[in-house]
Amino acid sequence: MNWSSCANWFCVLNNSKGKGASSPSDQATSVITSGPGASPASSTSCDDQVPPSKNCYRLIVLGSARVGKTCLVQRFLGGKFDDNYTPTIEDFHRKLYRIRGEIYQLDILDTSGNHPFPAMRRLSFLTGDIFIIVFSMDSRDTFEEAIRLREQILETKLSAAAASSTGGIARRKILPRVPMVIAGNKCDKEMRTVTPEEAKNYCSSQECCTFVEVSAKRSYKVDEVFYQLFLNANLPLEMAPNHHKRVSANFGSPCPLPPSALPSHAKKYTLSVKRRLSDACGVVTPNVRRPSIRTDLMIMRTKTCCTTDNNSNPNSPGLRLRSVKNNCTLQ
Ligand SMILES: Nc1nc2c(ncn2[C@@H]2O[C@H](COP(=O)(O)OP(=O)(O)OP(=O)(O)O)[C@@H](O)[C@H]2O)c(=O)[nH]1
Ligand SMILES: [Mg+2]
Repeated sequence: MNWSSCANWFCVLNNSKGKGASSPSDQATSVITSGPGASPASSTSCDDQVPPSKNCYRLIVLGSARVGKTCLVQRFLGGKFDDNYTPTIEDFHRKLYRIRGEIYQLDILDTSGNHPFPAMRRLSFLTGDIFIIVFSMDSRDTFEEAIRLREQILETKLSAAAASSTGGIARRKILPRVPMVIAGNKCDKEMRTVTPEEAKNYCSSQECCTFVEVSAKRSYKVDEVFYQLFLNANLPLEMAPNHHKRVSANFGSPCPLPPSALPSHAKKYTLSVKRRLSDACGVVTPNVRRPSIRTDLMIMRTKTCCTTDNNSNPNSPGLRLRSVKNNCTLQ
């Protein structure tokens, strides 16, 4: 599949960047400080006008059908566990954080286990910065699929990086650094066909990959999945669910930033020690719109073209903007 026409969009959009489109940080600040009721920008930030920038990360959640991807994401977002199964086509969520004075944006793509659109899946591999691959501890097939998915992600990123290294830069076969957690879900079930040791051994043979046994149903180690992911990615650990104060975005009411030092009458007994010591806060953006495919193609170009740079700095999972002129091909 040829996506070469995205080069034109990229130029057009880059030119219009300064004309009224605010940065994700501005929009994020607006959502956090003004609340969803007062900020229509909450549904458009980082979408069609603005390529990804500093502190804006995309998490892709992958795995076979019915392994519990959506349930895990819902737990992360503060939702309840649902026993009923509704297949996902693709869901997009956004969480904004203020951590030590900086705004972070985490976009989450909850994918379909049936992957009806292979090209879209490849695009998600290329636009993703960090990954959670879920399998079910009671299904060996889903574990094998998780391993295949990891290999496909690495392979796709590698070939895209090689294809984009032209001109003076020699084509190098350097494996891209892809922070990842492999989550063995449904560990509450008695029947198991995959042992934690096996999954752990696999992950420890891989770079930047951690195994966590989890149960979305029992809400067991959901925090750990995200903590390990942010640890692998060198992102602030306050982004993990139990490490920041959750700002409610319900009822359309303004949600001002909490004071950086909690007053004496703060609910000290209901907050964990870690949360009390940090002024980090996070809010799930309501009614967020999934960026268009056009935006995804721009993001893909940006990320693909800076993969080589990122590889030279093992501490950087981040996205960097770079002006590029060559076309992109998604095979
Ligand atoms: N016992 C148990 N069941 C779970 C757990 N997590 C999810 N489930 C159930 O597994 C089923 C599938 O969960 P989903 O989260 O919808 O699965 P999914 O991976 O998103 O599936 P697709 O969207 O089709 O790819 C649902 O009926 C959930 O209730 C868990 O930790 N333990
Ligand atoms: Mg789902």
